[in-house]
Amino acid sequence: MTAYEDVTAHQGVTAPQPDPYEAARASAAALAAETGVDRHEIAIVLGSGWSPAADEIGETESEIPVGALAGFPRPAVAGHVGTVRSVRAGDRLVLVFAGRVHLYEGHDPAAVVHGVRTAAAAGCRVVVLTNAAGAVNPAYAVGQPVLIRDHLNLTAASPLEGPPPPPGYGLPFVDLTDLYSARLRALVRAEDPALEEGVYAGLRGPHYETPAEIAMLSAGGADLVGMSTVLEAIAARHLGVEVLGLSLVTNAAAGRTGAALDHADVVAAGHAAAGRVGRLLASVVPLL
Ligand code: 8IG
Repeated sequence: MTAYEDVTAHQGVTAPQPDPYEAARASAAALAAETGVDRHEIAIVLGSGWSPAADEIGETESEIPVGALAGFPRPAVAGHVGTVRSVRAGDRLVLVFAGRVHLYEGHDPAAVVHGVRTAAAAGCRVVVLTNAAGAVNPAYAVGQPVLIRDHLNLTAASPLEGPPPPPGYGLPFVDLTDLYSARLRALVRAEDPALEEGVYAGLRGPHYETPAEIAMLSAGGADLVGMSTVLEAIAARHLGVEVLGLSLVTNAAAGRTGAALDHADVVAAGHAAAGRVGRLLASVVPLL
């Protein structure tokens, strides 16, 4: 153990993996053994506000705590462990991840994207990344789902930093044009033409922004602001996995209304919209 690993182990923070791709293959093998399903087709990562949707997507065949799959980061906060479900939605086999980890918990980028890399190693060719977000765009209402059209990665991090990917994996210099698949967005909008499309700014957090920062993000083209998704999208694209991104607006971003930002209000807004986003996800999966 290096000095760094020794320190981070005590903090519950994941030390850099020697080979995150090998770790993902090991997690996918454990997942196949635990679920009895060799390959899945679609992965869905449920962000806050989206977890009640898990029951709407299809028939849950099995549910596994991610702690049972080697390679997933230990939770930074004691007690909260994520789960992954194997769900049958019609003739589609879907992995549903509930509970992601964030940079702001002290995890490194490889830990943040481990679920997406595991899904890719398990055979998934599409990943649906969902999140709760603040509205930079003043036209967005709390409780409204928004399709992510593009992102601003303002985390100053990349899942592709570090040693180059091993043989068989693409170069780290990944083209992010059309990162959020135009094909998938068109499928979803054909189903729900009223859905808005917006640009998601991903920041490290965990603090919310100042009004000046929101004004800057707005001038820079952002419609939504949050603390997740962008690294997972990049990791998915690097592995050739198509990305669909969906945000649930749970608050107006700082300075957009007179109101102060309160985490409890944000959580409550997520719960209130659960039914709507659940139905949206359930209607989208068969299209993918
Ligand atoms: I929910 O207003 C949610 N997540 N950075 N700013 C940032 N993250 C968020 C916000 C917000 N709302």
